[in-house]
Amino acid sequence: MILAALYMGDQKKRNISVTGNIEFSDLKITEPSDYAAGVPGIKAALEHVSKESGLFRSLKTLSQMNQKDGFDCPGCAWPDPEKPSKLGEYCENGAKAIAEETTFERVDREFFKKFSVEEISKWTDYQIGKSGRITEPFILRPGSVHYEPVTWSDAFQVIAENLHSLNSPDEAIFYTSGRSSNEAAFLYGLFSRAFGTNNMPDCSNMCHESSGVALSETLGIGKGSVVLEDFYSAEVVMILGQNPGTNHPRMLTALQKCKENGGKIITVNPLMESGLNRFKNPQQVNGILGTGTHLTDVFLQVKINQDVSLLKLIMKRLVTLEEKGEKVFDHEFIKEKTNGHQSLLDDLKRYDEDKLLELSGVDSAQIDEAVALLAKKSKIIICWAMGLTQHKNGVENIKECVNLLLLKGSLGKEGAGTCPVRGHSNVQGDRSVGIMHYVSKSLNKSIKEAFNFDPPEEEGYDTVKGIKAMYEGKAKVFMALGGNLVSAASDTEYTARAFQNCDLTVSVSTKLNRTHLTAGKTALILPTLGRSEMDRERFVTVENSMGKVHQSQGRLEPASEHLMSEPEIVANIASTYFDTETTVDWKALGEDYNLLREKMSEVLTGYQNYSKKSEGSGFYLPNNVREADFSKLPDGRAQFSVCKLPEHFLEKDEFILMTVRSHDQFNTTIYGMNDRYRGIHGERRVIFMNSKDMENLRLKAEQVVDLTSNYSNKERRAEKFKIIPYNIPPGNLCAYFPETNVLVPNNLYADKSNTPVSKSLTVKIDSKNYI
Ligand SMILES: Nc1nc2c(c(=O)[nH]1)N[C@H]1C(S)=C(S)[C@@H](COP(=O)(O)OP(=O)(O)OC[C@H]3O[C@@H](n4cnc5c(=O)[nH]c(N)nc54)[C@H](O)[C@@H]3O)O[C@H]1N2
Ligand SMILES: Nc1nc2c(c(=O)[nH]1)N[C@H]1C(S)=C(S)[C@@H](COP(=O)(O)OP(=O)(O)OC[C@H]3O[C@@H](n4cnc5c(=O)[nH]c(N)nc54)[C@H](O)[C@@H]3O)O[C@H]1N2
Ligand SMILES: [Mo]
Repeated sequence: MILAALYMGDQKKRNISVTGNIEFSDLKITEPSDYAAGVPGIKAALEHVSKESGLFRSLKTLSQMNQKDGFDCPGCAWPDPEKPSKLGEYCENGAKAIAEETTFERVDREFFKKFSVEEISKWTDYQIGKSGRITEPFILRPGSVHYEPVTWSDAFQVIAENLHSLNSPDEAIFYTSGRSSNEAAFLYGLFSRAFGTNNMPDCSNMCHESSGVALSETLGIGKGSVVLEDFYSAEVVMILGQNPGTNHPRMLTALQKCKENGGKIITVNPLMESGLNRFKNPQQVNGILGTGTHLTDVFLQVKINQDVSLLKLIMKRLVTLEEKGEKVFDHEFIKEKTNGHQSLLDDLKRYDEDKLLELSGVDSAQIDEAVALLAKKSKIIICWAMGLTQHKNGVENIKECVNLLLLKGSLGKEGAGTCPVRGHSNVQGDRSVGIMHYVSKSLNKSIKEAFNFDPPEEEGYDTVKGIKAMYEGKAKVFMALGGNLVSAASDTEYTARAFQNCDLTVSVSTKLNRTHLTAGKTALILPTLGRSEMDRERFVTVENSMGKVHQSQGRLEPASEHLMSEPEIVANIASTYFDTETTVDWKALGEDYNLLREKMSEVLTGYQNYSKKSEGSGFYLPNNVREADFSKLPDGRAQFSVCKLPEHFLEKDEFILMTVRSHDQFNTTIYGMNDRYRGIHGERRVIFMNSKDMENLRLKAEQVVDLTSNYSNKERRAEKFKIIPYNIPPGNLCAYFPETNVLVPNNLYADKSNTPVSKSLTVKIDSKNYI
């Protein structure tokens, strides 16, 4: 009945732009900054919040962020200190995230009456994001180009009827982005399993999946091992492929403490990112008036994707010192706790030092400085992020880091360990509570015991496989708990077509984004509460990057009275779909989060007494590496790995491109047009390039070019970028995503983890269209 009424309209194809119109705005270039935060950071934060949501309201909101009785920052997953600062425990980019969420702008009935999806699709991602918060559920009917209001109950009916019409549960896909709470994610995973599929791709497939795979295989847990306090006693912190000044600004405070306590920092990056150079802590007088804290002691300017070459060289030099009689390695730890040490040493012998040096592109004397630090110290933390994970050999990049830590015995002790710095604020929690495409036998067993149904036992789709299935018509219903998969995934045109092939696409969302435009035949947007907003008297929980689970409770009036919380949305979908044919009381679980947490603690390990324990600063989940317990691994030992060198066969005119975040974006959400630290203002379509390479190609600063990639004989093109001379290794280029995702083929992803290769793309520069 309802379906018939809702499916009116012809099946005409919508004319949707998958990238938006490309226009240059007003580019200004300045010298890159040599420090992060300080007064400009405070100024930028205040500008963003006062423009979007009023200064007074925003400051009040910010004062509750990351406090024990407040809400968790919707930005990154960096942990809060035990004693949050009274001045406020947030950073410039956390303030921007809040400004985005608390904006006064609204996407309402009038908005969608005025603008068709065809028109909106021509806007840039920046313009789409700035249109505001979604106020009520909307439906896009087949053949229609205008979203129209729909009641919540009709929306749930549309989903239920589409799910019932599938030939197999595996024709549905349930995506999660890492902003969902533990409660919402658990219920969503439970629904997917009760429905009958493990098709639960999530944003970590594109993010730290390589870390999860590498760490599980070598250390027995897919998460990092350090806690925040370890930074305060670490002797050496090595930071590879991460830009904390922009993406995890509160990490700089931890690095500052490390330095104050005598620790040293080694940075491995193709770029000298400002935040890794010097930090002017905006909460300290010295940070406002003084020169701040110098962070990096040794900067190794590695070529893109040559970290394995560099790490092998570092280990070879450490072996040489050891052979000369210095005590470099922790032999007791190696003997007691590890497997495969000799294979690693044998493998290292195969490589020629000069060759490794040349490949890495790093200065030999600087490598010696790093080696000298590492040789003498054992409290070593290795941090990394997307600069290691998003390569063909992403998993081996991380295994090579683990090798170094194992040699040094830098695991299972204070001030030492692994630190994959997570992205989304609750991406780690979502995984812990059951969002994953693979099968966990023990989880299935406990779900069966607690809920009395049999969860499916076949592995489901990750993001790469899910998009392929939609493209090929094998999956017909796509649902997303947050996120913007069309813009975030590779091969934008291919991905957009995959979505448009679906019968139904559903987005549980706070704000409008491109995925809502490149929609399936029918599409639903289900508006939900943001982190900062009041969910009646209820609180949710999240897990930070270091495995600590704690509560989060918003206090702001919601953006609209028609918003529904994520757990309730999921519960309603489930109860409408199952009606009476279910062993789970969905409605009760979506309503009463304490009850939900009680059930979660029955199913999940480490969550006993969950509601109570998550109050205040929360509790740590069990972590075997912290205890130096490797009993789950072969022979009960941590595993050394033999890693190959990455291979890049470049033609003379080809470059390696890394796609990164600017200072004014959160993934596909564009806060502004500046990348202040790198000296870019007013424009995003830029390519950072070594000036020698520019000379060779006779390119001038700000000259307009296209980027092309050619994989499997298919040329892909990203149009109109301005060249920026920059301190980047020769042969390497850097540009922002999502604009460059059109260049990444859908079938280019890391071995084992399937993480798209978005940090080492082979590309050419084509200037002929603009001469
Ligand atoms: N404000 C803000 N905060 C965020 C995000 C955001 O978009 N904005 N995103 C969140 C998410 S989901 C994530 S995953 C994290 C991402 O955090 P990051 O991983 O810091 O983000 P990227 O901008 O991708 O930066 C990658 C860094 O790796 C370096 N790099 C690239 N290739 C290589 C390489 O081959 N070797 C080495 N050694 N370095 C390399 C780049 O120069 C850059 O400094 O941040 C989270 N926090
Ligand atoms: N080329 C290239 N591509 C990349 C990367 C890269 O470095 N290079 N990085 C990858 C990485 S690390 C990641 S994690 C992915 C990110 O992929 P996603 O997580 O899918 O993308 P986001 O841009 O974080 O999602 C933003 C959308 O989430 C919704 N949202 C925001 N807050 C909330 C909330 O509280 N609840 C709900 N329900 N929705 C909300 C809003 O609608 C917003 O538009 O992108 C990946 N793509
Ligand atoms: Mo991420």
